[in-house]
Amino acid sequence: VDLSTTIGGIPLSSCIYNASGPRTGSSAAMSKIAASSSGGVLAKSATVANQTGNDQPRTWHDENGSASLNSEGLPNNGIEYYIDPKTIAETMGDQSKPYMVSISGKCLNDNLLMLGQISDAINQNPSINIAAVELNLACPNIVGKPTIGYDFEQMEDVMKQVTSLPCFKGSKPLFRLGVKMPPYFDRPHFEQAAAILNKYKSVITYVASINTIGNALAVDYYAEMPVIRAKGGFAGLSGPAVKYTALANVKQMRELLDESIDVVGVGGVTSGKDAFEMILCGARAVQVGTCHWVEGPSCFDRMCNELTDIMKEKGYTSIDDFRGKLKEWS
Ligand code: RRO
Repeated sequence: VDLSTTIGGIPLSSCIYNASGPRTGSSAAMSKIAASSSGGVLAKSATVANQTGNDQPRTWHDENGSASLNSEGLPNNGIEYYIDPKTIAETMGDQSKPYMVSISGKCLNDNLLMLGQISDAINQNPSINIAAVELNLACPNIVGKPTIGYDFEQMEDVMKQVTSLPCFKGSKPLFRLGVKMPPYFDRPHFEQAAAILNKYKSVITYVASINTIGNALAVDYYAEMPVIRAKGGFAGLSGPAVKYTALANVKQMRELLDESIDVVGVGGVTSGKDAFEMILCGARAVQVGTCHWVEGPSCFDRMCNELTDIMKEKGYTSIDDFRGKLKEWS
């Protein structure tokens, strides 16, 4: 049984890898992902400058493991850290799997600036190996900032300007561009989002759906207060509770995006079975966020073993045997 895949042409030895966010802020944390069965290593979303994030408490897990909330507010070491050869070497050790970064600028100019910095760094030192940059259009936790992926005018402007950068001109780009999307819930919104992404299909190589479901609220029954401090307690919902929304987003995106854009499924995946379902719905790879947060990097070994067992049981030898092959009712 072969769990390998490609996303945007990047080979992954396993189709299961980590989502940006939990346990991805430092090389010490990321090195544990690199040493596991994860197909790649994706860093925490970066901003231009390092920042500490929102006030505590800013994370919460419900008592039965079915949902988590976060309002981290983009704590990160700044883009320079994530593209520093020292960080990459500490992260990857002797592992040859792909290293990827995520950017989540506070404004369009910050995203353009960071993409320029990444390009300059690689141009000056071609031994820097950054397989992809995932542009996060879906962070729900920045005070006073809407989710870019929900503002189609702003999203179009971002995609237009980002894809016009010199680093994407020429036959061989320095790195692949992926886009991280928020969840959608209504067919016209899926259509509008996909239409914008399709317009820039010559540069966008993959779409990762979904980020957390924004502005959820958990209440502390005893304290009679929100469990999270920032933004009145409104925070990003993740974990098993979002799996069905994520599956629907993967299926819809796979139907609506040009076939040249790969879909990466993310949201509530905790088992090989969940990964299998994502792939059936059209995902070429599956990211794991909350389960990795809760369980630690051994989750990648466990889920790869579970997916292997499922494929053996069903007689599949590669993920191409079932990818996108969800059957329809007659
Ligand atoms: O750091 C965060 O608060 C955060 C980000 Br950037 C994101 O994209 N999604 C999320 O749930 N939290």
